Amino acid sequence: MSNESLANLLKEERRFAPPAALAASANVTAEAYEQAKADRLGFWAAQARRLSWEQEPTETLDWSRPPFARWFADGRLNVAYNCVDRHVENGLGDRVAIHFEGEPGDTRTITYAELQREVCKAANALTELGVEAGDRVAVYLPMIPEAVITMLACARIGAPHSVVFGGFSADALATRIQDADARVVITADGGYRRGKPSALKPAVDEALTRPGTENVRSVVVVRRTGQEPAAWTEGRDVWWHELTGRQPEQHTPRAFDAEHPLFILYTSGTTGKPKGILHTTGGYLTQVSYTHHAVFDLKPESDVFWCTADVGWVTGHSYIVYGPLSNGATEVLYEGTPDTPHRGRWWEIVHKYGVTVLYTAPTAIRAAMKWGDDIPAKHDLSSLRLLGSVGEPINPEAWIWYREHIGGGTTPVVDTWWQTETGSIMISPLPGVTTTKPGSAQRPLPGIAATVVDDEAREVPDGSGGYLVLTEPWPSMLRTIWGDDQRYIDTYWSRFEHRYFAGDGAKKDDDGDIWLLGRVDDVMLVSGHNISTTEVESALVAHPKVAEAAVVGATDPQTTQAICAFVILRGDAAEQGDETALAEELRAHVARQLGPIAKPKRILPVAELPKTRSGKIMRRLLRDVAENRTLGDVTTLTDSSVMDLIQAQLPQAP
Ligand code: 6R9
Repeated sequence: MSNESLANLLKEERRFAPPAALAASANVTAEAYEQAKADRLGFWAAQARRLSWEQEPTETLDWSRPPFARWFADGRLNVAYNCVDRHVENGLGDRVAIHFEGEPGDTRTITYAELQREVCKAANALTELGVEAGDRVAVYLPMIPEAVITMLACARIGAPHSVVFGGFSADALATRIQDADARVVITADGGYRRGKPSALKPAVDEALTRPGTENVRSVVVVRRTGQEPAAWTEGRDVWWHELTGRQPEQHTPRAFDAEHPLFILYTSGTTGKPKGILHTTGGYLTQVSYTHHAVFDLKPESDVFWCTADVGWVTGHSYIVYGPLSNGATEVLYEGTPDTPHRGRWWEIVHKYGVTVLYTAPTAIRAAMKWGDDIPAKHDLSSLRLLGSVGEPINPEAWIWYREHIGGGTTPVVDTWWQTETGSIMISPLPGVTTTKPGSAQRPLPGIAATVVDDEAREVPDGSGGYLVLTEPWPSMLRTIWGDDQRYIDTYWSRFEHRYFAGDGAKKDDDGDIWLLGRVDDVMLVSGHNISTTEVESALVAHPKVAEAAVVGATDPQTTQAICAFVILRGDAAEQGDETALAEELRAHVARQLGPIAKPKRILPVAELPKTRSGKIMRRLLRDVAENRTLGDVTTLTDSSVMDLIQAQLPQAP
C-alpha cells in the first residue's frame, strides 16, 4: 500500500490522553501488557479465574494440532450459571440486568433474579421439546429480552445456538438451518421496525418448506407484535408463553467441557456458502469477559452499558449477552432503529437510563453527523464516560465528532478491531492507559499477538503497510468452520504459514500503532499503486459537503482500476445542484489530501449506500454497479431496495 497516503490519516494530529480520574481507577493498567508479555499463557490462565468453574482447568492451551486449538480443555463450567446464577448467589439478584426499551416505547426491567427464573423456564421448555446437549437451535428473533433468554437457555443445556438476523430473508434462514442441521427454531410473530410491526413467522414457515430442513421438529413463537400468524402447523408450532408458562422456575445447570460448542454464527460470506463460525465454551467466555472488563473499564456497581448492535451480529453475542452478563453488568437493550420515532431517540435513551458506556458502529456515528449536531445537543448526555466503536475503520472525522458531540469533548473513544472469527476484541486502546489517535485501533490487547506482514510474510517496519495477521492463538478464537475443517485451514491459515490471516489490510505508523485499512479484497490497484478504500473515503468525509462515502475500484483499460466514489451529501449540499462542479471540487480535494494518484475518476452522489445489518458497506455490490454488471447476492443487505435506488439514480457508465 502506498506510503504517501499514510501521511493523510496522520494529518489529524490531535492526541488524547486518558482522563486522570479514569486512569487512576482503571480496571486495567499498563502493567497488564508487561504481565502478558512475560507469560502469555499464565496471563490467560489468570483471566480464566474470573469465571466460576465446576472443575478448574489445569491445562491452558493445547496447540499440539495447529490450527485446531484447545483452551482450558480439562476445565468444566456452565456459561449460563456464570452469566446469571452466580450473581444471584452473590447477593446481586435485585440488580437490573436488562433495561429493555421496545421501539414503540414499551419497557421492561429485568433483574438478575428474574433473568435466572426466565432462563430456567426456557431451559426446561427446550428440554420438554427434546433438545439435548449438542443439538443445534436456530434463533430468529427481534431485539427483545427473549433473544437473550433463549441464548442463555441454550448455553445452559449445552445446545449450540445459531442466531440468524431477524432482517434476513427466508432463503438466508433456510441455508443456515440446513447447514447447522437445526432441530428447533425460536422465533416471534414479528418485531417493530421503523414504527411498524414487521412479521417474522412467515419467513420461518417458508424456510421450513425447503429441503434439508426436515429435522426441525418444533417452532417456538414469541408473541411480540400480536400479529395473527398466517399459518400454524399443529404439532410443530408452539407459543413461547404457553410452553414456558408451564415450566418450573428452577433448573440445575450442568457443567460442560470447556471445548463444548457454545454457538455457531454465520458470517455474511460475500461469495459462496456462508461460513458457520464455531465458538466453544471456556476460552470464549474468558476472553469476552476479560475484554469487556478491560476495554470498557466496566464497573458493574455503577455503570450502565449499552451496546447498540443486533444480537444477530457477533458484537451482540459478545457485548450484549456473554461479556456484560458474565461481568454482572446493567445494560440497555433497544429493539428499534435510531431514528424512530425521531432522530434523537438514542440520545433520549442515553439520558433516560443514564448510560455511562456506549458501544456502537461508525455507520451510526456518520448517520448522526449527517442528521446534524443540534440533535444530540438537545439531550443531556453527561452520564457518558466512555465511547466505543466497532465494525469498520472509523474515519478520523467521525471519531472526533463522536468525542465532541456525544462525549462532550471529554470521554475517551476506543476503536475496537475484531471479527466474528476472533470472538472478542483483539486490538484496541485501553481507556485508562492509551493516549488515543483518532482513526487507529492502535495496539493488540494484553495477551494478544498481532502484526502486519508483507506478501512474503515478513513483518513490515514501522511506517509501512501490508496484511494484518495474528501470530499466536487466543482463547476466544474460532475453533473451525462448522462441518468444514479444510475450509477453516484454507481460509485463515494457508495464506501465511503459522499465522492467522484476518483478510484486512493494515499499516503500522511510526510509533508502531496499527491502523486498519479495510478488507484486502477492497484494496484498489491504480496504475501500479495500491490504494486503500478507507483512506479515500476518509479524505472525502473530511470535506464539509460529504456525509458518507464508499469507494470502489472499477476495471479500467488505462489504469487497471479507476477509483469510483459513491457519496452521500450533507443536507445543504444535496439540495444545491450543480453536480459537475461539485464532483470537480471533491476530486481536487482528494488530490490535495492524498495525492493525484488517489483522485477518483468518477464521483456519484447517491441518497443511500448498501449496507449489511451490522452497518458494513457492501462495496462488492457497488463494484457491480460501477462495472455495469448484474448484482451479486443481496440477501444480507439491510434493505435490498437501496440497490434499485442507486441504479435508477445513476447515469450509465461511459
Ligand atoms: C466485530 C465485527 C469483521 C470485519 C473485520 C474488519 C471490520 C471490525 C473494525 C474493523 C476497522 C475496526 N472491522 N472492526 N475495521 N476497524 N475497529 O465487526 O465482526 O462482522 O465479523 O466483521 O469488520 O474488516 O475483518 P464481523
